[in-house]
Amino acid sequence: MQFDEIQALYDLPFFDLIQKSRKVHEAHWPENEVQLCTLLSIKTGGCSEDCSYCAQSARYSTSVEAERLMEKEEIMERAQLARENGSTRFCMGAAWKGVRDGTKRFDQVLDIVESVSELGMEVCTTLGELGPTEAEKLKEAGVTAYNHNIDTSPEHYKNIVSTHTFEDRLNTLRHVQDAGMSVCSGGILGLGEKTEDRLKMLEILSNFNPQPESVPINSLVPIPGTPLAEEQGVDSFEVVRMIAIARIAIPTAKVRLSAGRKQMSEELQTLCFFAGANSIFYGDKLLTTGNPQSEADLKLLEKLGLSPQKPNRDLSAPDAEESRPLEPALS
Ligand code: SAM
Ligand code: DTB
Ligand code: SF4
Repeated sequence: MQFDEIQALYDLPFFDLIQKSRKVHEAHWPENEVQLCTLLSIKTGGCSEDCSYCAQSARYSTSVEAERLMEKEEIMERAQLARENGSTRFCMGAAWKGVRDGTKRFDQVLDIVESVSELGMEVCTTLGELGPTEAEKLKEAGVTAYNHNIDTSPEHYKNIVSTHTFEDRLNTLRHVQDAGMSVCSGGILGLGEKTEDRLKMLEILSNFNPQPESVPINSLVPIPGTPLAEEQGVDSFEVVRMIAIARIAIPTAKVRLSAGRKQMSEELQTLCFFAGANSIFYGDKLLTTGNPQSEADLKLLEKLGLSPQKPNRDLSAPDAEESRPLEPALS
């Protein structure tokens, strides 16, 4: 979608916008299902990068201590538990700038992925930057989707991170696509950005070819000790608007209502599901911060007549459209 089309959606009266997004949602996702994804931080803290929202950057003094890569046995237990609890996707996150082929830690990750993928869930990893070889090896080991958020607009990204660039993020996403993994990419609301930055972020995501298979929409969880610790929360109606626009602009994506749900009322989450969100992180912890209790989430879905998404039989990445350029246009 072009920026002016996205802006026009944003300018609609609230009810007109969510009515439109609801129609798109019903056409593409008629099952009344919400995907449950379990997140596990397999390597926490001590990260070299300076992302100003992040509890895990070594540059800020937060309550998060640097830990070593978790043992494979423990990760397998958590993955099995996630499957038993109804998750269809298991996402493993690491606080690294990136991974490099030929290193011990990358070999360990490949070994972990191979075992987790045998459990039959969608396997997602988020390990930072990847080159083409790393992407191919992860795909071969069984990763189905790679999470790498663009987070905000290219213009605002410079105010948030200085140790890598927006272009670096796009390069990794290109390697993910070239290797045949699904792209999971979205962003964070509440980084001090303008509405224009949020809309540009959605414009860029919608112009990926193929479009992302999933789009996490995070609301900033302010972390004491980070530069964004005192940032004001995002207006609830703006969160719903962004979900609705994401649903319209990227109709086949799972739009994941991600970080920040613990701070949201059940009514706000319900409005987000109505507007087009169809995936959540499930389990009482995100990476380092809290998430609603699983029982509360299941109860809410039941109250709404929504059910947990059934396992996905087709784990292949979406195909590119031939008529569209492969590169997202950066204005
Ligand atoms: N190191 C890898 C990377 O940066 O891609 C993977 C882990 S990183 C923590 C994954 C994503 O979590 C970030 O891109 C960001 O969108 C989100 N995130 C991190 N801290 C957050 C916070 N305090 N509030 C909301 N979202 C956050
Ligand atoms: C994403 O977009 N959100 C998740 C996942 N991808 C890796 C991470 C949210 C992190 C929230 C802050 C924390 O727990 O440290
Ligand atoms: Fe490191 Fe990722 Fe946190 Fe940035 S967001 S500091 S790269 S863990």
